[in-house]
Amino acid sequence: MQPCARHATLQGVESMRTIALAGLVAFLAAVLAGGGGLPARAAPMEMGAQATVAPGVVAKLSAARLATAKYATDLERAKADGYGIITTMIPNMGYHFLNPKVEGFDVTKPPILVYVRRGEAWQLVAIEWVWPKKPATPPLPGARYGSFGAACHYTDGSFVTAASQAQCAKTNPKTGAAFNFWHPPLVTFHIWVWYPNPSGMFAEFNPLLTPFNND
Ligand SMILES: [Cu+2]
Repeated sequence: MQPCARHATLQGVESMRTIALAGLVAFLAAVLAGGGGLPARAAPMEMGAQATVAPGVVAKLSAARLATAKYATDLERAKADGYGIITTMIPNMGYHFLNPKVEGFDVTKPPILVYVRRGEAWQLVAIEWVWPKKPATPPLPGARYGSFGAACHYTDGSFVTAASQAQCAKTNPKTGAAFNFWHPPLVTFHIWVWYPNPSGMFAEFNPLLTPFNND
């Protein structure tokens, strides 16, 4: 390195130090002017982000999540608690597991758990309720609904649409699995507490699940 080049470099380092020091001084001046401490933490409403659900729903979502955390990556635990498979992978929705003993609406006790899988690993994505018709009063403010046509369900999660139970084969002609149950057309209600859904917390489908659609 030429002496003059070295000198220039040292000068550069020196001027950078000066700039950094000036910045630190300006920062401290701003902090001190602001009351002598670190900048105050913004109040929740000033944080910028807005919840996309009604304020009263926020606490319900946290309760739903806490109550189902034990199932988040533990399908065996869900099965042990009574959830059995009722669908294979529904694109952009998931595999459905139903606990037939769960009745009524309680965000902490969903009758249906919706999972995606990658190999042998299962991940809870949503919780779901179904009704023969749309509830007179929404289960939660801002609820949105989906639908599931009448169908025969088989013990391996396969299902075949059918207008009545009389039309259900005793075993699924394609998979050989035994008949499990038939249901009439249903109104569905999903809450995506375990996977972000850009379509909304209560959307029927979730576009972020496409990587799992063939699993
Ligand atoms: Cu579903």
